Amino acid sequence: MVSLRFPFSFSQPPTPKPPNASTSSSFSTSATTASSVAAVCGAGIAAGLALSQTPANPLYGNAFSSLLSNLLLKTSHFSPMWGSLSLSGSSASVAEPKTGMSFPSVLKDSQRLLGIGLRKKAVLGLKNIDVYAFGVYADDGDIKKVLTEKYGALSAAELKEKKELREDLMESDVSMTIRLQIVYGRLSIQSVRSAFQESVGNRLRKFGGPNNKELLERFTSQFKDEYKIPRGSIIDLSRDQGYVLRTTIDGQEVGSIQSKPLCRSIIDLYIGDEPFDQKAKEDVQKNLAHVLQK
Ligand code: DAO
Ligand code: DAO
Repeated sequence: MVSLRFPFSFSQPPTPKPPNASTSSSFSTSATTASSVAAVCGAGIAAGLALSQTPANPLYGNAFSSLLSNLLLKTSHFSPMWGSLSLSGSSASVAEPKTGMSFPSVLKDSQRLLGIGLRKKAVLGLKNIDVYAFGVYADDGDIKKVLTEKYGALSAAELKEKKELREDLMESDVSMTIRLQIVYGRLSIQSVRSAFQESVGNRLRKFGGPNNKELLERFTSQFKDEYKIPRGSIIDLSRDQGYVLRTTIDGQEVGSIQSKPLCRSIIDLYIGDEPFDQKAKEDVQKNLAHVLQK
């Protein structure tokens, strides 16, 4: 349960969406959303707003999540008021439109959600299955500390076009998390292993130098055959300070490996040159630009 005070109010008492609701919402901020937010704010009645985790109306809830996250993404600095919000629960979240998988707007107090997307996979060259939804997070303070000097003077429009910005983020020691939420409930560990031998293996050959086989082996050997990852499981791949890649499954740590090329390879899957979801990568770039503008 999170209680929060907003600088604005809603005419319609909103309720948050239930986890994994299947209604869709759009992640990217749009002019329409911005103006409807303005309209809602203008018509507001109450000054404070309590969010409870109990959904009464999933439809309103989802729209509300989307509104709130748009606001959060627009309020790119953590002002004292926003900073005092505890957003570590699922109260302020964004749903991936196709699967409804929901992602908190802030992780670990200071990591901001920059983009969400979907990892698909063609099975037997025929059907595309939705394997997992993902969210890309990066630490707000780290972004400013590490990237402002080089990019602080550029306009938002210039930043959106700068490919180098994403590359610098990938190469940097900015704390990041890629959160995966499993959609396809029948993943065997063996199929997971062979999928990432392909995807991560490809990147490691590019970024990993001569030890790439050994690195891949160390990474995959963390995942034991007895692990189960049913639909809804949450896998966090975090790049902690010092290029430590830490993996947790539903909050339980399964291993950590210190390796800059391994971190780079993992993050490259989501925001590199050939990402799983182009839209997610564009959102990350846009929101990164926004953080740097503040
Ligand atoms: O089991 O028939 C099947 C399809 C398996 C698809 C495997 C894709 C695995 C992608 C990696 C998931 C990482 C959590
Ligand atoms: O989608 O191809 C891909 C790459 C996923 C990389 C991350 C895999 C982490 C898998 C943990 C599985 C635990 C059993």
